[in-house]
Amino acid sequence: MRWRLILAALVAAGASTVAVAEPGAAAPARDAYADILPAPVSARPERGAFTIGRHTTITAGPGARGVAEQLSAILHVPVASRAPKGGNTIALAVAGRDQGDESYRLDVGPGRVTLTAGRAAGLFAGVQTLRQLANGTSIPAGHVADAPRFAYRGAMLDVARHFFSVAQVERYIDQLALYKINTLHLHLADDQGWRIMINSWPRLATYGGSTAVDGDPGGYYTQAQYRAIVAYAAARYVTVIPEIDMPGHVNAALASYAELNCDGVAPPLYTGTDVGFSSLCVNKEVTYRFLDDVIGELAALTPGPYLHIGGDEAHATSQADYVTFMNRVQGIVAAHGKRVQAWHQVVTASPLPTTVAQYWDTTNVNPQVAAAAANGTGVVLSPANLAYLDMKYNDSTPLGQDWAALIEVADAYGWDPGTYLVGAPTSAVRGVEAPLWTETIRTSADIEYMAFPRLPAIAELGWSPASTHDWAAFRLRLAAQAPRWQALGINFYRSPQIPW
Ligand code: IFG
Repeated sequence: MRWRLILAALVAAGASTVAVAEPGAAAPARDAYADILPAPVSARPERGAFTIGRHTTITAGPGARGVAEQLSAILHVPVASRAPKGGNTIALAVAGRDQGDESYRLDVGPGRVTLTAGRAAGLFAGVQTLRQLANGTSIPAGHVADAPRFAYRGAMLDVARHFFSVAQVERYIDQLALYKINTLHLHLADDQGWRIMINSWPRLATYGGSTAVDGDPGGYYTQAQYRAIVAYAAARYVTVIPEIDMPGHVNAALASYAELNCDGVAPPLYTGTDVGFSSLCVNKEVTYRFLDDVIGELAALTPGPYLHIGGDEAHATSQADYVTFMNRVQGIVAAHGKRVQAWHQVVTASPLPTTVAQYWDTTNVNPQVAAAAANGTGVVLSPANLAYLDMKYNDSTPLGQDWAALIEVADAYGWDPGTYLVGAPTSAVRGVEAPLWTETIRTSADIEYMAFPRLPAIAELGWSPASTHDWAAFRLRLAAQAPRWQALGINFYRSPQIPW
């Protein structure tokens, strides 16, 4: 079993020529199909296997070339316009049928593998499944028909409390893609740092981005670097949602431009971890010119439909001012052709019909959000006591916080986004997101320690049918992922709840 897993991991990691198939009889195919994570809608193993050999090729129909190239790099199998004589083939095709955006069908037989999908995003999802099935040079025969339960399966990375380089963000994107997560929410601005260059207000980044929590090194993305992140994510069918938090969490902006402050005085840069002490000046017109410029530049850099305007912990803004502000800013975002996503406090103002509320409370009872959801406001679920990856696993976890809860893997897995929020119709639930706040997180190894294994748990809640939800089976599937994480150098937490 372990040989199989390690070989599978090496192939999945795109390692160079993999040793011959493991010694002794190949593990029964059932394991591989039972181990797919997130769990697919349906999977059925067959006897036999497809063997990757010297004459194996990948063929790609129209619209499938990009994904075929990525599969080629994973399996070290060339893409060919047609299969050479005597060779076996892995055929990718975008069928254009009216399948869902990310659904796919995978059929593995001894002589041929076919992967078809309605759109390239579905092919990409199928490749993540195929790479999990691959076992050295052998892919056990079988069939998978699959489609996501929720369209929005997200992860948030807070690059404001601590700054992470383009390479570090891209590494995280690669890890999200393994588990069919399709949204990266980047928390680009907060009290401790502004992390994106805005050409019309350059001091936001050059000065407001110069520090971080604890005085750690600051940093910011040039617009070219932000475009690179967006493009890297898009190639992996991950949509970026940039967040500029407002009206609170704005000390970096206020420190950068005195005129943004109600009293005209810029506060010092802030490297602590308090929240709720800053506010944009709701009654000054310059605030809305500032936001029109910022939102305009960000919208031009962001192909995805949503911009996130924050809206959380506006404790230094009166409720009346908060309502005035959030209603006006939603109009500015719409004027730039984008839709609004915001933390769920936005429902205390007047959310636009297309505004999505991101729920982060620690209770499943919130009548205001439930009422908004029942009235058509879309909701993304990120309950802080279940989905916040900066929460400690237990009292001895060296990183993270514990204000919302201690979250072990079983907690992260043990809920249903479709029915979680009392009074919110399942039809209002767009999906789930796992935020990682970085007050205590500084390196990729830190990110991975907090994200693995809980991120795959959230990914499964977002992708898999509720009918597959089963902790006893999930913990075994999670254990089967460990060899690939080791092969990829992912610094995961070896939770005692999982039989690694
Ligand atoms: N709450 C704050 C975050 C961050 C978090 C840390 C939200 C929406 C606590 N707001 O979560 O800025 O400080 O767990």
